[in-house]
Amino acid sequence: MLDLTQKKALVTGIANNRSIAWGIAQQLHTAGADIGVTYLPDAKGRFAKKVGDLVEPLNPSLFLPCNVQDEAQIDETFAQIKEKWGEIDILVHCLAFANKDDLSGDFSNTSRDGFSTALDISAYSLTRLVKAAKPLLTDGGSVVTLSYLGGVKVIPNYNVMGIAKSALEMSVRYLASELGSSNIRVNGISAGPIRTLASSAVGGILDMIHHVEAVAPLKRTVTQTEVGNTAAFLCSDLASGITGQIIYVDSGYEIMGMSGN
Ligand code: 0WE
Repeated sequence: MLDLTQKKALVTGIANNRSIAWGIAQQLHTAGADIGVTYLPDAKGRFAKKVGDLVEPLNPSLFLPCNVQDEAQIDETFAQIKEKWGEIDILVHCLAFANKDDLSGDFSNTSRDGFSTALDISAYSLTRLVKAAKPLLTDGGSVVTLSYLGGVKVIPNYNVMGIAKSALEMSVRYLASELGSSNIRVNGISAGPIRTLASSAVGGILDMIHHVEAVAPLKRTVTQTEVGNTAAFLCSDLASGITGQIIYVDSGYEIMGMSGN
């Protein structure tokens, strides 16, 4: 049985009710986990209010601002976790950002700053959060991050995010190798395209979704709940033998060689 009771889970990357992180948080909660949530703070506190109202039904034990580009906020987040929980079992990383102008046009036009920003927020943040969480993952644990096929194959306009996801997926393997002896498992979920705040800001996402509906073995896209269920599985003892893997939750799209039938 999928049982996460007695487990303390920190979920990052919830922006609104379409976030994949929200689907994951709900499924971890349904499986009985104690939930902590971090959000990206903004000047007017709108995000805090919006995400706070959204997650209220999960009764989160922790609700903390954490901009992963700010070392002090990361330290404060894990200081709060240590105070409230003492330890942690599950870390869910659902963070990515690239400048909008780096998600279209020629990849070779990517600026040094744009490259650095995308890799910092979308890839390095996993390693940085794991470093902060490591002293609190005293009873082993499970780390899950989100990736996308664009980190392995060329997807039009994904551009610098593809390089970031590639770095993220390799980070999963190095972290899994390092932390295996502490019984900490590290895995990724490569989700198919879903309409979210991030993807809706991208031109042509609807065409990509229709392409998946035509080509993928299951002839449909996946839902946040399906990604959430896979995350819950990976975080549970049912997945005790799985680490360093990227699991595709994409209606089978990744196996197809030709867009035929
Ligand atoms: O990883 C992602 C989203 C990544 C993303 C999206 C944005 C849009 C708004 C990162 N940063 C930003 N910055 C913004 O200003 N996905 C897998 C969804 C996605 O994004 C794409 C896709 C797909 C699919 C971008 C181009 C092409 C396809």
